[in-house]
Amino acid sequence: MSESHCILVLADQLSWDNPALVDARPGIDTIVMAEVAEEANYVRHNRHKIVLLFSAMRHFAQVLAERGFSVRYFRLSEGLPDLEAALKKIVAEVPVSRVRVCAPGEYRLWHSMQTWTDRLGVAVDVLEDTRFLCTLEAFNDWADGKKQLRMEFFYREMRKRYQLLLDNGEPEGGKWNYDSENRVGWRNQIPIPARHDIVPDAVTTEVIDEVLDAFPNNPGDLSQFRLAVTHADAEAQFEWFCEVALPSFGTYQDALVEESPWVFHSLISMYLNCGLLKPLVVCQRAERAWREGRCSLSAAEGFIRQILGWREYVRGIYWLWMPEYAERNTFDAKRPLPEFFWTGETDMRCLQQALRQSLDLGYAHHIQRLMVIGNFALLAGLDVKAVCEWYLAVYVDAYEWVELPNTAGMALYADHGAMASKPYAASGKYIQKQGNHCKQCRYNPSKVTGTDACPYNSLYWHFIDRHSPLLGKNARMGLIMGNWRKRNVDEKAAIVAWAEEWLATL
Ligand code: FAD
Ligand code: DLZ
Repeated sequence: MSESHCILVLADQLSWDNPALVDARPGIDTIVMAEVAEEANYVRHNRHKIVLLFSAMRHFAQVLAERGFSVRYFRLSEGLPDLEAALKKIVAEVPVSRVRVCAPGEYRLWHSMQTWTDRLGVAVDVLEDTRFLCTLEAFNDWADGKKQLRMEFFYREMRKRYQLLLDNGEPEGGKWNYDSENRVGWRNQIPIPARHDIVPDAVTTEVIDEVLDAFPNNPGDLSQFRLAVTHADAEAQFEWFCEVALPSFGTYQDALVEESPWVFHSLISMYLNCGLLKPLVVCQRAERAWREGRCSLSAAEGFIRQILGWREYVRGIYWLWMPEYAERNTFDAKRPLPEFFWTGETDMRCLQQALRQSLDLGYAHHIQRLMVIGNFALLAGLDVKAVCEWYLAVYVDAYEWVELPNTAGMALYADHGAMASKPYAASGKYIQKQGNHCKQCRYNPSKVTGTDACPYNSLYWHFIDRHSPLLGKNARMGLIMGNWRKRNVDEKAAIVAWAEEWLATL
């Protein structure tokens, strides 16, 4: 008789290629899935995220059981404090020789798992997460000895490794990167297609009721819950994207749109991150769309770069530098998070929309996260840890491995430029160029001071002024620093004073 294993499957590990599941034996091993207080409460998760994960877990558990596996599923109402408690129960009930689990996506939990063997009194194998396209070892080898870890060079290697968009080893079309074609601002050029709604089934409806009861103070308007919770539905949503939205994805990737939270984005990060979709499959599907003439090369390349490049790169960065990475704070930013981050109540139209949809739907697209909310946090000098915690809480796709490098590294430049070659700081002019929010806003993007001036403008110059010793050393900031230096002293003083007055109102 083979020894029985206990296989723990976390909420963001719901894939058949989960390394703890690939050689699981029906009728011999016990699969454990648990809704537990610690994971549900370590930040004020958006309720959309909790419903997505709990419902997807329950659906996956059902499929595992149908395939003959013995599944022990704990619901939140059973009151287990944490994942270790779930294992303790199983180890006491079932004679298991070892516990097997895929490495988690967050350092916090990984660190706690290191002592499970001692505390549970049974061997715990924490298996390498093989669901990414670059192993941590390969990333560390790539990073080793390099002064700067630029995503672009990592991405080129990944294109070669996976033979994506290549023509005899060279990039299709002669260029690796078509980003310069993907920055068109929104002026209502074309209609934005309506999304396919997935109507919650009985399992999801039950989860929604439970989550409303258990998390009354978390963000998330669950009357708008329309996410996929099964592999089949996530695949169907992605297929819709490839056929309908991908052709316009590249062109309007950076657009800020008053009428749509989603524009032409794929809305698949939440599925990739919890195992309902696979990164290589989606990249290959996007390449096929281009080869079949259904989208431009810049659309397919732009999309593939996000997944094969950015997604793998930020994960590599996270594990390369954690736990020290979470402590970095280049600009010593400490201002408390304004209350409107939790209510969306601000007159800045772009920020209001980005915050409201983040809170209500758990979704904002990349430019909203980076250049509207992140840019505001950077310019206003908001506390880095508080901002990171906010991002980790509000988004349906948020796990620290992807959230932290994006927020602390890319948006806040808190990692001393390890990820970004210069801060992503911008004035109201950028936001005006990228979209149509300013037309509806009470602030004027052309004004820098005065009650009707767009606050991004004076905050931008305040940021440049207060960090000029550090920013002045960055060659890529040379032009803008020179522009500020040359300005009239009184004019500069008036801008800085206005920004300070405005910041005091926060
Ligand atoms: P699309 O625009 O359609 O892009 C396709 C896919 O590319 C995404 O689904 C995602 O898997 C991947 N991708 C794109 N950009 C990135 C990136 N910078 N890093 C990693 N993957 C990327 N993404 C998360 O998955 N979780 C987060 O918690 C998260 N936090 C972020 C915080 C900040 C401050 C910023 C600037 C970005 C963050 N991102 C995060 C990256 C990106 O904004 C989201 O992946 C994207 O908006 C998700 O929407 P989508 O699926 O429609 O993406
Ligand atoms: C995010 C989350 C939530 C809300 N709840 C659970 C849970 O009850 N059980 C579980 O196994 N996982 C949950 N998760 C996902 C974990 O927090 C995630 O696995 C870690 O943060 C590592 O990425």
